[in-house]
Amino acid sequence: MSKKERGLFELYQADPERADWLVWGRKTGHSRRGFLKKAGLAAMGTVLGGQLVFGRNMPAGLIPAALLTDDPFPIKGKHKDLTILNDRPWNVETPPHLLHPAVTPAGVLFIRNNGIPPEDIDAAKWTLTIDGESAQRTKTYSLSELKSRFRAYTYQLTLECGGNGRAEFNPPAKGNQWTLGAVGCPSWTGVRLKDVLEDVGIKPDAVYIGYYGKDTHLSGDTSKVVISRGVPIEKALEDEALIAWAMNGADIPLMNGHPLRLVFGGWPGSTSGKWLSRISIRNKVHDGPKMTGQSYRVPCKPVAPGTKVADEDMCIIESMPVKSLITSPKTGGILPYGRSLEVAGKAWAGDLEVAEMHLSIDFGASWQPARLLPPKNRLAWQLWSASIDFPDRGYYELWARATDSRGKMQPMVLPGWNPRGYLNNACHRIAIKVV
Ligand SMILES: Nc1nc2c(c(=O)[nH]1)N[C@H]1C(S)=C(S)[C@@H](COP(=O)(O)O)O[C@H]1N2
Ligand SMILES: [Mo]
Repeated sequence: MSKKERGLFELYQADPERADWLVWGRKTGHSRRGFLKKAGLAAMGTVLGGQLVFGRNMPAGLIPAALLTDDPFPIKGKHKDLTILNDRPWNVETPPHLLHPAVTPAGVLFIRNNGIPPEDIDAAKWTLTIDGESAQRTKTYSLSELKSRFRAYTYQLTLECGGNGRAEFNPPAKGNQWTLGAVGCPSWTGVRLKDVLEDVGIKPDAVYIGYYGKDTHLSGDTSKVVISRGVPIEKALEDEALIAWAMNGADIPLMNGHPLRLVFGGWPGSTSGKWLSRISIRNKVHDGPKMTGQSYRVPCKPVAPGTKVADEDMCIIESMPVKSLITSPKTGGILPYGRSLEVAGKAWAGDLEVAEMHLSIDFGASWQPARLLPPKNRLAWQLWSASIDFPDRGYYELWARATDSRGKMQPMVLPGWNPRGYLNNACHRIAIKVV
């Protein structure tokens, strides 16, 4: 069971019989055993989020009611209406209407795990080591040293998975089928990465940093690194690049990297290493797992859908493209004829700012401007709102389109196909009925 690479939750959705077999074990003799094996009990407990109190009585072959719907019990500290894409590793996204608060609450921030989070974390014993060819020395800090020796900063920073929107790609791309909600913008507190790197000493030949975290590989092989990515030294030295220990004034939730993580606003979420234990200052582009090959890369030049692209023709994703969400109303809103609809949402543009926000109710034939607020700080998303009138009773689609400070707009439909399904920044649209 420990070797399987698909979660039980996902398996129950796709193939209940096989999931059932995994939990209950092989048929013994002519009949199945009447109770769960110890490993099965534990696995089932993990999926259900607690011990199975009467597990011994649970009939063999019974699919737990919690797994018959796509609305099982929530993950500790997370909102019950998040959408679970996978439970091993946990991959969970946020329905757009839950992103309505200006600052994303910890309970709704999406989870993108590549491995298994560390267990039994003792924050008092947590350390961060800085090393690498381009570090002037190797230095280890305890978490409390980081807090006491350096000045703390708080920034609201947008975190979006490079694969957000992947579900729309055709031919489909393998990986989590994120729809809209692998994004959020909480407030993060920590020390500036640059302050710590400068305390260690950066050699002039530094070009990149690479992170290492304490999560473990799905295979159970503890010598395997789950993911180790990074950013160019210029991004690492920006004021807003944080080594954070708090989210919205509290400990970061375990699933989001407690007790320490990197946060690089506006860049693919995969650069923001969780359960951070080591940072290497590199004299070349970092080459950890998921930094090379096809991971978090797109074709350097556009390709036709379905094209196989050689590794050397793939480029690392840096700043994320301009994008927006309608967070109110929820899709499926019903409005009495003659009333205006109050619409609101969020927009962000990687390293840039969003300059304009527009809405359309006629499939993009015409656009009306929305009110757009400046970001709380650089690399934070922006709030927008508008009041929309509808000319007649009937079905409408409301489309939202952001334009960045360099004049680039969101495409109305899926942009450039790429093998791994990254960077879908197509317009968000919701259904509205006027009755
Ligand atoms: N150690 C570690 N850091 C990690 C990951 C991971 O699996 N392990 N996933 C990355 C990816 S792909 C994303 S999109 C973000 C997601 O952060 P979140 O789970 O807090 O939303 O964390 C990044 N940092
Ligand atoms: Mo990601």
